[in-house]
Amino acid sequence: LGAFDWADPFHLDAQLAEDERMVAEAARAYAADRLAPRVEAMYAGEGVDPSIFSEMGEMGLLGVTIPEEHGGLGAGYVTYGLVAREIERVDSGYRSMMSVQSSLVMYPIHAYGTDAQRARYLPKLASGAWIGCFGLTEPEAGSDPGGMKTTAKKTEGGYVLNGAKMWISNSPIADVFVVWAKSEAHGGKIRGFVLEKGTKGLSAPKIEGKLSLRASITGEIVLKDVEVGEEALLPGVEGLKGPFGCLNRARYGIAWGVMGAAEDCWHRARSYGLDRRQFGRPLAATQLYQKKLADMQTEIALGLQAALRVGRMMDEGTAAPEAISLIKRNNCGKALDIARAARDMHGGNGIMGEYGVIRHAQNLETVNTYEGTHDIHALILGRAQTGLQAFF
Ligand code: TGC
Ligand code: FAD
Repeated sequence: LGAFDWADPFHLDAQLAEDERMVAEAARAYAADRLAPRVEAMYAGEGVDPSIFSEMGEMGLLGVTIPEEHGGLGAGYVTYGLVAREIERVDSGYRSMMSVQSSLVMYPIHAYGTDAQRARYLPKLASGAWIGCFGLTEPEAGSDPGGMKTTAKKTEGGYVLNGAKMWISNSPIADVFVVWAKSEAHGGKIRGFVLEKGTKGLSAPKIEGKLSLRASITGEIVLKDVEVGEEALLPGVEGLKGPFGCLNRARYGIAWGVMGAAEDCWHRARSYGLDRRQFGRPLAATQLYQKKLADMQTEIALGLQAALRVGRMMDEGTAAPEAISLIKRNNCGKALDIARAARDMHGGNGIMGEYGVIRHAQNLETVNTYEGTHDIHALILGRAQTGLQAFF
């Protein structure tokens, strides 16, 4: 039998290829050196630092799975997941910035766009010179995006868009807007459009006062008679499978990302318990404290192994959307439980920003909700095994 590595019980590292490990190490160093020192102040002030996009671009962390000829890294989905884990180890908001840009903006332009759209947008999005956002959710259409009201009407040379999108990551600072709308010219089917900042009638007010994901800016997208040419349409897809094709990738990345946040909480709780003494001994010497650490270690080891398995399936082209729902749901739920437990294990100090754990817990409330809530993914899995639709 081999030796037990408490921090990596299943030797995840040994299951990675050399190039995967190298990218993960670079992402980890970047996150620790550049993101970690500023997160506490940014979170407290609900600030946004757009230069993070160009830093990530320089590091090759935007569009990890997009081919090199379009400015991406040309790597696989395991590499993408590892990057998400390292960035979210610092903050879910920073991972959000990265995953929206990569999976929700670069991916649809690459997968559904024209050569001209790829050439115009992908290199600038990959370098972080341009910031992207993805508008699917509306004030009255969240879990049920098929109920969206945003419309695209045909004009002589293109389309005119009207509607409102809600809860859109990056929108107030975005240069590029991937927006989903029902198109009359296509029988009312959902189509994707790429809009640019400065287009008449397009605005993106910030949503103020979030008590979660405060280091990532969130806004609306308001479309008032926004006129665009035919070249704004993403021609390669129609229907809900367009946005869901993007969501599959982002949800997969989240399943890795939240394990990074959970690992940070676990390691902080372990260190705190070794240092802090009560009743004449370290907290970590108590049975209850050790049980909590063991639960954290178990769920993280299992969650990471499941994410790696689905990543390998993504790279082989065999991962079903339901397998992604399974790991998105489970890993988000488990990470949230772990962050709450870590907060409790820090006692009063656990409510302070400098200990990091309450920030992770607050963030994970959002991550458990966006990209399909915990319960919506249960319904997706329930439908897949019963054949019965339980959404309505
Ligand atoms: P349903 O009848 O199930 O499907 C309609 C059409 O879509 C296709 N489809 C998929 N295609 C690819 N991948 C998937 N995962 C797909 N799921 C569905 C399906 O095959 C069908 O195609 P067709 O050709 O037959 O028309 O649709 P429904 O309306 O019953 O959907 C129900 C439900 C609950 C599954 C779905 O609407 C859902 O997943 N809701 C959750 C909404 C959501 O995830 N929103 C995310 C917004 S973006 C976001 O949160 C970004 S945060 C990013 C960050 O900051 O990191
Ligand atoms: P609702 O759909 O109203 O759900 C409320 C509750 O009802 C949930 O518990 C849900 O599980 C439950 N529920 C809903 N339907 C059912 C049902 N049929 N059966 C049982 N229970 C049900 N969207 C984007 O398009 N782009 C973005 O970049 C983006 N970024 C976001 C950033 C943040 C910070 C947040 C908070 C959200 C973001 N979203 C984004 C939106 C996000 O995807 C939605 O909030 C999410 O899909 C849930 O929709 P909702 O908020 O309308 O909740």
